[in-house]
Amino acid sequence: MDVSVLTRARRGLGVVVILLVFHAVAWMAAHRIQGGKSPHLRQEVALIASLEGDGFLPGLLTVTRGVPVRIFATSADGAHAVIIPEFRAAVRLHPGSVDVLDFTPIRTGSFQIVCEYHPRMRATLQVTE
Ligand SMILES: [Cu+2]
Repeated sequence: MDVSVLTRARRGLGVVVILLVFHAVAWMAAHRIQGGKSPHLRQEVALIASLEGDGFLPGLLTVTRGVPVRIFATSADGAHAVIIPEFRAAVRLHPGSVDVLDFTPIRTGSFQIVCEYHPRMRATLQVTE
């Protein structure tokens, strides 16, 4: 076999190993920054806004502190807006579409989810450790 092919293969393998080590170190640093939770995790939940009932279905969302949350929200009956004041998160809902609300809950506890347009619409965000 040609020696230069082996040399190039070894060099390529070396580059791959170096990249893997860099990736592992970066992942461990991010993991430590986020309190031991994987930076690649994301919690995804669905929420329907409606004038019926208490205004949101489900009425209780339970998520874990420190892990990014993505809420897929839709309206069953017109204009609504999902607001979580505690985490300064808000999104307006457009009838007929699914809108996305991203935030990271940084505190544990029980927090309100409200609608900008209909004060009686309420749900609860429970953030656990
Ligand atoms: Cu509303």
